[in-house]
Parts: sequence; structure tokens; C-alpha cells
Amino acid sequence: AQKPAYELFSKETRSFVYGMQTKAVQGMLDFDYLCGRQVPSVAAIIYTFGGQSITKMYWGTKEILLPVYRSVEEACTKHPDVDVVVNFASSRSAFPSTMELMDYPQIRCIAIIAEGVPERRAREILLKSKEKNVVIIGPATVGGIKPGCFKIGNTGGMMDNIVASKLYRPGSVAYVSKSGGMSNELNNIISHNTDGVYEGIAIGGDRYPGTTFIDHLLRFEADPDCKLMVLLGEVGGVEEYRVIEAIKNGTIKKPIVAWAIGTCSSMFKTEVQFGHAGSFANSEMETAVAKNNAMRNAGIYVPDTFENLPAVLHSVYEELVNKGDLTPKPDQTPPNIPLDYAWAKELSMVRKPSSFICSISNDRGPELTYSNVPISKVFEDDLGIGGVISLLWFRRRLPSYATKFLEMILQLTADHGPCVSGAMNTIITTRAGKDLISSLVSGLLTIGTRFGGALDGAAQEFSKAFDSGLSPRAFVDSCRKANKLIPGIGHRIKSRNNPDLRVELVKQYVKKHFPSTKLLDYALAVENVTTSKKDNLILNVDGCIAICFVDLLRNCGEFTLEEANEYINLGILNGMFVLGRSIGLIGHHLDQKRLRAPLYRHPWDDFLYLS
Ligand code: Q5B
Repeated sequence: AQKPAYELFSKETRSFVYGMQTKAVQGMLDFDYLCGRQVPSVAAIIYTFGGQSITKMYWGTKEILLPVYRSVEEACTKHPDVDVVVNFASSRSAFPSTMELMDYPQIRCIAIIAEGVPERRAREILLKSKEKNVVIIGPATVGGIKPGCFKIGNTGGMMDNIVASKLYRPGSVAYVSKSGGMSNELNNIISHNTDGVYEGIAIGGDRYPGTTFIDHLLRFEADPDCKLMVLLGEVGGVEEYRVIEAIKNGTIKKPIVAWAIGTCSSMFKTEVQFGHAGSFANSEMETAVAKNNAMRNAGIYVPDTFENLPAVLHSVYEELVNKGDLTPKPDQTPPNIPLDYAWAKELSMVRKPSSFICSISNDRGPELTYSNVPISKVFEDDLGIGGVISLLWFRRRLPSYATKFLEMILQLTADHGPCVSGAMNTIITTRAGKDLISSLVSGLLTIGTRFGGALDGAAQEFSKAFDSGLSPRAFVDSCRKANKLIPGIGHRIKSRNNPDLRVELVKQYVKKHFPSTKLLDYALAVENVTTSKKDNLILNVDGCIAICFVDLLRNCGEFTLEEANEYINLGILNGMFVLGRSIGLIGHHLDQKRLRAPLYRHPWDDFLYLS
């Protein structure tokens, strides 16, 4: 059915929101739900930049999907029932987008939210809107609201404000104002002094709004459900005089309560430009005082100050009710709109047990912290990678000889040539054409009890033996009896005659800097026993690092014995080897890539085939 010309919005109105303004869209959908609308007022979002085709929204407590279109044409083709657009395009693109939207005959009303649309462009929009018979609200507006039916974007503010002003159901009073902020004040005043808002429009504060006071007041005049009108004008422009003219020639008959804001401008010695682009009096008649007098003389109800507007409104309303010209609209209890979790949390209204705990870093504040040390301090104090490990792995700052030891481990374990198992795997994986991460991980996965991953076991076994008072020989014998290899002992190529220089460097550093090396001394005594059996059963690099680490944790004064044991049991020592060796494995991957090494196939003659 053809909609009456005075009706911009109804309970069935469907709209597009132009721009990815999901918060505003959610506000519109929450308003719909509050009003008891059956169908959401937003049919789709038009977002010409994104690749997204849908977005998730709430409808009450349920989640719904809203289509997102990249062109006006697609949106209009898919939703021929839409006749309103809430245009959130920026001041730069508000003009072309509005001009394009007006080419689609189904669009009857466009609200332009952007501020700063050039006046020349605004006038072009105005011209085309008259030709195409499109109602433009704005630019530079929050929009408008029709309680029980439709809300433009962010009009009405937060949901608690909308409920407090009873905007979920229609009253009998329609208003038009320039200012969006003041329209919120009007919602409040009207809801407290009458049966509520029937419709409210903020035309925007620019000099060339798409529609003006008279356009909307004429609609309200024609609408039988509107019984009383409120006009909130302001200093600047002559639009109020057009309303006076309409009253004088009998076009407007319904009562109007009005006020022009800016009466204080006469108190200033110079001319005053108020917040809106159009709020500047170019002549005496454009002043708020002159407009208020003129409106009063024309029979409009104009209070003596803005503060008295509620009282005047109330008495005009009461008069209409008493005369039987206005039957107060019934109140109703709106459904509950669930608060968004993030907002409820900000208001300290909800609490939720967290699923995860993090005790090492925090990225929420202005500066990233590692164990409460700001990242800038990490550099200021030159903590180095050893200091960072001490903060993130041990959650404390360790003395500098300790952080240097951590760095020494990383340097010593970074690589041991291409032939060790981990490097071989990385190289073969790289040559199979895999990426850096796959090649690195393939090498890392080789680390285990035999290769590179003997540190944790060595620390545990040697500490246990030492703490229980076993002599080095008794320890070796007990392992042999249990048929267990001692972790940290033995090497494929290194031996007493071909010592591992890495081990020598660790021993030298530790002997020089550590407060105590009791466990290292014990391990060296064990090595004496094992090497007496076989030359290669030396304290290897894994074993030496691990044992010295236990000496450090137990004696540096930063850990209790319990904490020291806990860190060893957590697997921190193998972590050191993994971290260090990652450097070398990445190096091997890059090396093979650089050399353009082809796919590797192992030669047949290197396998003994048993079948
Ligand atoms: N026997 C490392 O074995 C190796 C014994 C032992 C008591 C032991 C072996 C071992 C423990 C794990 C360990 C870390 C597999 C090594 C590293 C990083 C690396 C690597 C690189 C890098 C070597 C010969 C005879 C047998 C055995 C006895 C051997 N180990 N007895 N405790 N631990 N160690 N891994 O040479 O009587 O003849 O039967 O598992 O600490 O991975 O550079 O390559 O930086 O990348 O194959 O340095 O020691 O000796 O197994 O033939 O044994 O010695 O029971 O006795 P081998 P096997 P018997 S560092």
C-alpha cells in the first residue's frame, strides 16, 4: 500500500546503514526489539570497502546475521522493501554516496550523519532531493526517532536513556530541533510532561540542511496521530519565520510549543558564533530574542526562559487532554534488553571466572610489561636476551652473571654442525621444499632423550643421587643395575681424548662466577667413573649445562630449594636447548634455501635391504 507522504517511518520500515557502523546498527536493533518490532529495521549494511558478506548482530539474546553489500545496486536489488538509508559516510564521501543513493527510486529518506559536508555539496544534495522527492535529514545530525517504530543510528543515546524517556512506545508530541544533543533533552522533557514523544527529528546544525523545521512540522500537522508539536530553534537563519508564516496562513493549526536557543548572545560584546555552522545571526531578526518574540506574537507557546519550557509544555498538554483533543497514549512495559557483556563489565555489573591465567606479561596498559618490568626499562637497563628470559621464564630479575650464563647457553647450543640429527631433519625438510616453520619444527621434533633433550633428565637424576648421598660410583652402579643410561653422559664423537670445548667453556665460566659448584663437582666425579669404562662417556654438553643450572638455581639466592626443584621439573632446561638450537636450525634452513639445494634422496647403498 502507498505510504502517506507525512509518514517517514513505521513499524515496518526497513533501512540500509551505509558504512560499517556495527555499534549504531546494534543500537537500532536493540531499539526495535524494545519496541516489539517483529522484523529488524536494518535490512543490510552497505560497505563498499570490505570483503565481508555478513556480520553478526544480536536480536534480543539471539544472534542473527546481517548481510553486508559492497554496492548500493546489489543492496537495492536484494532488498526492494528498503526505503530509508542511514548514511554514516565520512564528510568526504557523504556527497557522492548520497547522490548515488538518490538514483534508486525505492529510497524515500536519507539521514546524513557526517559533519563538515561542504556547503556547495549540501546545496547540490538539496536540489537533487527536491527533484527526486527524497527526504534528507542532516547533514551533521544524529538523525531522529519515532518511538515504537524506528530509530536513526545513535539517536536517543544508550538503552537506559531510551527506556527512561519511554521511547519504546509512541506518545502524542512530535518535535523538531536543530541540535542532536538537545533532542535528547527534549525526549526527557516531553516524556516527563506529556504522554511522550510521537516523533522527533534533529535537522542538523549546518547552514543548508536537507529539510528544515517547516518540512517536518507540515508532516506532523498532516499526521492525525500527532496532537502537539515542539520546535527547538536557535540563533541564526530564518527558518522559524517560515513556521510563523504557515501559522498565519492557516497551514499549521496544531499547537506548537517553541524556543529559540541563544538568547544569551546579546550579553556578549561581539558577535557570537555558537557550535553549529548555521548558528550565527546575520541580522537582528536572526537573533534568538527576535525569533522568540515573533513566534510568541504568532500564537506559538513560547516560555520566558528555556527552563520554563517543560511547565509551558505541560500546561498546553493538559489543556488538550481536558478539552478531549488528546487521549493519552497507554504506557507499556518494555522487554528487557540484555546488556552487552563488555559494557556490563565496565559498569561492574557482572563477573565471570576467567578460563586462563597469565603471570608473565601484560599487553593491556600503555606499555608492554615482562613480569611487571616495562619494555622500555628492559632496554634502559640493557637486560639483554638473558634478562628477558629471566623475566619471562623465572618471573624475576636474576643477577647479571646468571643472565650472562643464560646467554652463554644459547650461544653454545645454537648449532653443532649439519650432521647432528636435528640439523639433518631440518635440511632434508627444507630440501623437500617446505617453509621455514615446517623445517624448523621438523628439526626441533628430533630433540629428545638421546639428542639435545637430556638436560632435564640429567638435572633430575644427578640432583637425586647427590641429595640422597650416593657416591659417584654407587650412582653409576645403580643406573647400570637398573639398565638405565645416565642422562648427560656420553657423546657420539666427543671423548676424553677429543674433549668438547663447549663443555670446557661452561666449566670455566661457572667455576669463576657461581657462588657454589657442588653439583658440578659431583658430576665430574661421576664422569671419572664412566670414562674409566669408556673414553666417550664424558659429561656432555647437555649434562654440563643442566648440572650447572641446578647449582645456579640452588645457590644464587633468588630461589628457595622448592622453587629451584619446581623449575627443573617444569622442563626449563630442555627449553634452553630448544631455544638455542632453533637459531642454528633456522640457519640451516636459510643456508639450504640460499644454496638452492634440490630434493634429497638417500642412496640405496646406504641401506641394508633385508627383503
Ligand atoms: N653408555 C649420547 O651413545 C649417546 C651411556 C652409557 C651409561 C650413558 C649416549 C646416550 C645419554 C643421553 C645424552 C645427549 C647416544 C648427548 C647431544 C647434543 C649434541 C649432539 C652431537 C649437539 C651416545 C656404548 C656403551 C654401552 C652403553 C654405554 C652409553 N651412554 N652408560 N650412561 N649415558 N647418552 N644425550 O656413542 O657396555 O658397551 O653396552 O644416550 O646425554 O645430544 O653433537 O651429536 O650439540 O648436537 O652410541 O652434542 O651416550 O654409545 O649407545 O653405543 O653405548 O656405553 O651402555 O655400554 P653411543 P652406545 P656397553 S649430547
